[in-house]
Amino acid sequence: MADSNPTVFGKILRGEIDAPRVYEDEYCIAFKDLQPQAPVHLLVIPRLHLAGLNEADAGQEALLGHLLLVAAQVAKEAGLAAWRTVINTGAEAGQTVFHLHLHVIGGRPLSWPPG
Ligand code: DGP
Repeated sequence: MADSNPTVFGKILRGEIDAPRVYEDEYCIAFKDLQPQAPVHLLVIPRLHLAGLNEADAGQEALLGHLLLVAAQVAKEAGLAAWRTVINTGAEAGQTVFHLHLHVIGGRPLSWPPG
């Protein structure tokens, strides 16, 4: 699981790198993004190392639903009435860390479509 996870998020899960956690349970953690793109920018990641959404299968259905509910919870706890969840899948879509993560972004007006 996390022990064979070479990504920076694996290091965060193992406590090798500090990240300001705002939530954790047996399935996932949420912490503040190092390079915030908005006043609130959180990341929700599963403890299970999936490189990205395209690696998930039906066996992770409950986990994926849980990640969404945690994203909504941490957004509300951050005081957001409106926010955006983003999952970048693949380098061309902007994914830089190959451990599945949901961005929770808010606290400023968000334009559409994203770049
Ligand atoms: P993505 O581009 O979708 O793969 O998003 C990766 C995000 O991870 C990016 O917004 C910056 C964030 N990030 C990268 N390294 C670290 C780190 O060491 N600590 C924290 N808190 N966030 C990180």
